[in-house]
Amino acid sequence: MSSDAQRAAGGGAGRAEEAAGSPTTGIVKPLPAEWFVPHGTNAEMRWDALRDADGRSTVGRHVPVERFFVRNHTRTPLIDPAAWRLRLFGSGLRGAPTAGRAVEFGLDDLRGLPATRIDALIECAGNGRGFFAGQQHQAVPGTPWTLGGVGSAEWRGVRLAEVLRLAGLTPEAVDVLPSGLDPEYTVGGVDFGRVRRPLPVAKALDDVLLAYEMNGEPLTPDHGAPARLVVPGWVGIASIKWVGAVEVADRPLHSPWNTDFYRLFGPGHPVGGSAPITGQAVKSAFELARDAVLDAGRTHRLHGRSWSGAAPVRGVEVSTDGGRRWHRAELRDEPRRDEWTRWSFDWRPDRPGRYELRARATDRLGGTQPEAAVFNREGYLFDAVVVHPVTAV
Ligand SMILES: Nc1nc2c(c(=O)[nH]1)N[C@H]1C(S)=C(S)[C@@H](COP(=O)(O)O)O[C@H]1N2
Ligand SMILES: [Mo]
Repeated sequence: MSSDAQRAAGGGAGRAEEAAGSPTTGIVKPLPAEWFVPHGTNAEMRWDALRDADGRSTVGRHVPVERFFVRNHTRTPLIDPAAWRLRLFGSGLRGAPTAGRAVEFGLDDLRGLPATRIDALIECAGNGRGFFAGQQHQAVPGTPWTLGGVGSAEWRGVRLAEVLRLAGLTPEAVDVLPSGLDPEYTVGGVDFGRVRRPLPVAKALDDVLLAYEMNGEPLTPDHGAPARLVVPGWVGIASIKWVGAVEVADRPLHSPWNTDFYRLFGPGHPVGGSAPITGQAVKSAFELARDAVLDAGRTHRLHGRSWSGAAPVRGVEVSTDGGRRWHRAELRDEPRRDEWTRWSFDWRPDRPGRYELRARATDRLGGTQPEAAVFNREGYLFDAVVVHPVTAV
């Protein structure tokens, strides 16, 4: 990170205060075991918690804030909203202000601008990573998420386009680099600096939100208070939380998050790695415990959700016999872009025994879920159909 950016992100107003999160996870909100699977500094949402013991839904289309998954590189910072400033600087703004002379917005300034509400999923690029090992016998490093590194919420804030315009965006600008106010990310003695990832201006101007509310309430510490980006359809790392500085440049920008991390490396990918990953894959999940026990000889209504980073879901098929026959599931929501679609499927296991459930979604661009995901070294974008074992007794 340039010393300019470092100063803008870390100096003075907006500095994180005393750590308030749990000493082990760095997360502030409680993480009850019935809602979350802990993974170090991250917390995965349990899909089976979306149904109660009687099979009733406990979560609507949007995940309540207290149940939303958390993905932190380090720990949740506590930021004083009154002292917080968003600082924009760089060669892509009129007069090319340096970090020291950044264009600043306080939270009240942002709240005074026209507000926009959107529904959008946030999903970690590594969601489903655990199935590279579990289903494909391919070892990959990193958090072994099952399918709970995703959540849907309603977000309210200002369009990033509006803030960039007010800051003096020039036609020459190409990249925008938001950086977080959480502690610097250090692994094995290497300090990668603040969590930050460049975003092309075209996406920034299209549908990116600078959000200060989630599900109708001010953002909470774990989800980016006082303000975060929400980048619809893209991998979660684009949605920088606790955003402090935003560099805007008339040339491409780089950070470890678009050079080393969040690119695809491996045999099926270009030598030297793919372009930085952007859109999310197609996925499906059952609202059911793995290895759930169901009564044989009775009809069960199975529930699940499917989503795609590229387009609304077009259809979902379910197989209960190891993938031989597929049946159409009933869609329970009007499919929308950047949002998941709930579905259900009635199933009667005739005989006691082990069964494999599968769900496979297709989006309106024809994107669907293959039998196996293309391997990549870091285990991103697992899109294959997930085998969900259950037992009928
Ligand atoms: N500043 C900052 N922003 C961040 C992160 C982070 O560690 N620091 N994690 C990113 C990743 S990898 C994901 S998947 C999402 C997770 O958002 P959530 O914790 O609100 O679910 O935030 C992104 N934004
Ligand atoms: Mo992520």
